[in-house]
Amino acid sequence: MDPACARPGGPPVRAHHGRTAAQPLTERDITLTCVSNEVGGPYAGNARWLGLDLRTLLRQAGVQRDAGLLLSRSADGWSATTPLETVLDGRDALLAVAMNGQPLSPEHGFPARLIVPGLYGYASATKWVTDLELVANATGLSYWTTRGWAERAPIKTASRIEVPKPFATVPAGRSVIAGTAWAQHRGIAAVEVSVDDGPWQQAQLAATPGPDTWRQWKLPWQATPGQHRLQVRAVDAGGALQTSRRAPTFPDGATGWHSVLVTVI
Ligand SMILES: Nc1nc2c(c(=O)[nH]1)N[C@H]1C(S)=C(S)[C@@H](COP(=O)(O)O)O[C@H]1N2
Ligand SMILES: [Mo]
Repeated sequence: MDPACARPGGPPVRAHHGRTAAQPLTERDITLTCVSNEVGGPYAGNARWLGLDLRTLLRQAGVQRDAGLLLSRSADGWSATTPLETVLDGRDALLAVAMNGQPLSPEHGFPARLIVPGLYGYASATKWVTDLELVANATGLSYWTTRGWAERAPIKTASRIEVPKPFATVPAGRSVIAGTAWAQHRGIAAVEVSVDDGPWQQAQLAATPGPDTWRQWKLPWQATPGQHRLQVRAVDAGGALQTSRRAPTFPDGATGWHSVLVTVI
């Protein structure tokens, strides 16, 4: 078992409602990523989240210290621990109530869920939240860390080729290679593409609202007949190159450069 995004069956929806906090809501575009995402995999997605600022909420609740973990429990019996310093460092951590302009759907955590930019979902994105508690350590408390997944879960820099698809047949001539890249809360500074192990070429980057959102990229490509291998890598906004080292998803996220093979005719 691993922290897959899709879970069978519907969750019981039974969160406890206190009074509504007299606090403005924040709306942010934030890309979630599952730690089970393989290189080139589909378990990353971007959405517009509306919610209460979690730091303000915790400060209002009297949380003064920055050390330790925020334990979040949920209506399906699941739990997560999130480093408190991450929640409180000024990033847009939210107790979200809406996604893409709609109340959260049951599937995505109605009535409320946590969103902490920069951390994999298993350590931050608790759906159907029932209660929050401060704890000193995660031992025996967090669903996936109890099963050996890492306690610290920063999202690793990743880039993905989405066009063309693996093993696609591409017409020769003017073409385009495109995809997304993400390094949540650091941001993406550059994306580079190599064709047939040739020189790395700078892809064009789409505008992004900030470092918590993935970046779409594209590179015009003059496709010549034959088989080609396309490879992508990203540089985060701190200047760090995405590592080529292949690592599995366990225990803290996969790494390696994504490549696809295509046939041009
Ligand atoms: N209550 C609850 N919250 C959860 C989970 C879960 O199983 N139960 N899975 C987590 C994991 S591993 C991920 S990657 C994200 C996925 O969020 P999504 O279903 O909205 O895509 O939710 C997180 N929150
Ligand atoms: Mo996940």
